[in-house]
Amino acid sequence: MTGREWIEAVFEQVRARNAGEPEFHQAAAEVFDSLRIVVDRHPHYAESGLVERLCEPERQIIFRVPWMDDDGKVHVNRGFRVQFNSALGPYKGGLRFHPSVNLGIVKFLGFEQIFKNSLTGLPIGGGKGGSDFDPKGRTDAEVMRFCQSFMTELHRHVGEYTDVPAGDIGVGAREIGYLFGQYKRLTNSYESGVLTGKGLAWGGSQVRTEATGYGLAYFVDEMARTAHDGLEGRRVVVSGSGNVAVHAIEKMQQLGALVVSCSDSGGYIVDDKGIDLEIVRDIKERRRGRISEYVDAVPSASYVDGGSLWDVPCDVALPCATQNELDEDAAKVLIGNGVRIVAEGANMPATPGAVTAFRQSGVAFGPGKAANAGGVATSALEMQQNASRDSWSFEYTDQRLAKIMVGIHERTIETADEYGMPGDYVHGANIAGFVKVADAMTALGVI
Ligand code: NDP
Ligand code: 2IT
Repeated sequence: MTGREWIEAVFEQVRARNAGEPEFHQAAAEVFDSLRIVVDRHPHYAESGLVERLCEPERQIIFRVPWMDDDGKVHVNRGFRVQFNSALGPYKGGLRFHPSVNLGIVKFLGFEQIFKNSLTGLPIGGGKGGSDFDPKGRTDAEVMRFCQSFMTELHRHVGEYTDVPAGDIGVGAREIGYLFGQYKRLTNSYESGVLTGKGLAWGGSQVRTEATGYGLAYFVDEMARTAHDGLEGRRVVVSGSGNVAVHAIEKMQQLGALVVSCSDSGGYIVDDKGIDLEIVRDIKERRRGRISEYVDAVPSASYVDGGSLWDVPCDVALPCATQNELDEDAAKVLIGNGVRIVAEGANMPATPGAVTAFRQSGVAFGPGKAANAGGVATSALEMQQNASRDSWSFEYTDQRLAKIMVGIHERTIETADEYGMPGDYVHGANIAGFVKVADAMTALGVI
């Protein structure tokens, strides 16, 4: 059997076994497309059911999360934790609170996380979790009661050597605080290393809040350098206005780029003079408001309700909101407008059609596994600090993050070269991430 025939047979099994999980199929298909090349060159990776094992989570936990709102009404949400792979270290990955969360979404995120975490070079396995709870419009007290109920079940399954959750969409410092408070109370132990993204006063790491967005910008800087390009004065469009987007905008501005557009699920703003980040932060972080409010503070900017921010001409596009937010049509508009670099701050924001369009037209495309790995990498640095009861300075931690991103970029490019696909970040990231996990799984036996 050729690598292609073998991988098609395995993929068919994965699809049949995980019916009704299109995002998981999509994430697996993208990795499998790279694995056929690996298996052609190194057939032993097709042995011992290695890839079949990789596609089956080690453990999946689904649980009821009952909670009471401020009016005394009881709500029931569903909680998930998918512990995908622990060959390289404890399961590590975020928790997402968003009404769209279901098992297939959590599995796609957990699957991606295995390879991303491997690429960081740090000792972390892959997992992901979350709930279909919608924090939007809920009071702090309601969010607290939800988090307490969520952790009342989750605490049995996590631990600093077992599984270490963090934030993702809808889960930031506030939620991590309530989750940690409840874990501490239930276990009667101050086990800092059980969660990352904690506040600085209680075991958190400097730079973790900024890390995904900053790391993305460091990665884009390396991509530009590799393409003999620079970021100074380049027009940049960033989707979303949450944790990743805000810090990507901040670092891209520090690197001299002109960020002209960002969005939320309602629509997008365009400010050709360059986005005033303080105004965005005031709206989104301090008031939990809508991005449309930006034009109240900057009347020369415009707001487009709905629509596609990928219509805004730019040199660099950074999707930082959610999966499948940038489709093939949007990719063609970006290409037509002369985009040079696209890098994923979000997980799987570009559809397969969009990725193909970018690769075929020579746009440098940085996949999320590589480009957004700075968040989880800094989580691993938080774990290191917790384990040694230490805390590092902002400057030192930021330097470590920058170095890790340069290392991921280098490994990705080198692997793409080694497999005869120079400049292909997708194959480079998938293969480099896979080989390390696969070798560890082989060494550990059939488990
Ligand atoms: P936040 O909750 O802080 O922000 C999410 C942003 O994306 C908001 O602006 C939100 O708009 C928008 N958004 C969310 N869902 C949708 C949707 N269905 N359609 C349109 N817009 C949407 O999340 P993060 O910034 O933490 O996460 C953003 C992405 O980055 C996710 O894909 C996440 O998996 C990924 N990521 C996050 C990391 C982290 O460390 N936080 C690390 C690596 C990747 P609105 O407020 O209107 O919902
Ligand atoms: O997608 C991701 O890498 C994250 N949400 C961060 C995970 C983490 O454990 O810091």
